[in-house]
Amino acid sequence: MSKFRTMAACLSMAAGFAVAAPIPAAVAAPAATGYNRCGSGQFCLFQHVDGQGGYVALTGSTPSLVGLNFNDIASSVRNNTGATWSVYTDINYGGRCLTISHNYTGNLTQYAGMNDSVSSARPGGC
Ligand SMILES: [Ca+2]
Repeated sequence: MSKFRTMAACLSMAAGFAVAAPIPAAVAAPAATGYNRCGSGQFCLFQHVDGQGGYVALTGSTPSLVGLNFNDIASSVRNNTGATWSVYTDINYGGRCLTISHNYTGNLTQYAGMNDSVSSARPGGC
């Protein structure tokens, strides 16, 4: 049980760190994989399908994923915010848009033109 608490604390810290500098989060907690890294109130983009690989945890409008080193690489998403979000294939909410319902978890590969293309994201629908 104490080991679990330690892991939970690590995950929590990693998620907090992910907002400022997303990519190293996977390095900081190498045992952690999957969608469950996305904490309550966070909108998360994952590098690979099924919540695998590196990820970023967003909590507000993000006009460009370039600075987060996460441009054009997201393949799956978890919306753990309780609100509708939208993702865009260009920075500044341009290009193709996809509405992500609250509490949605899934792969972007099933949506034409969205895999490895997301460059910005924000709360609200398209
Ligand atoms: Ca793009």
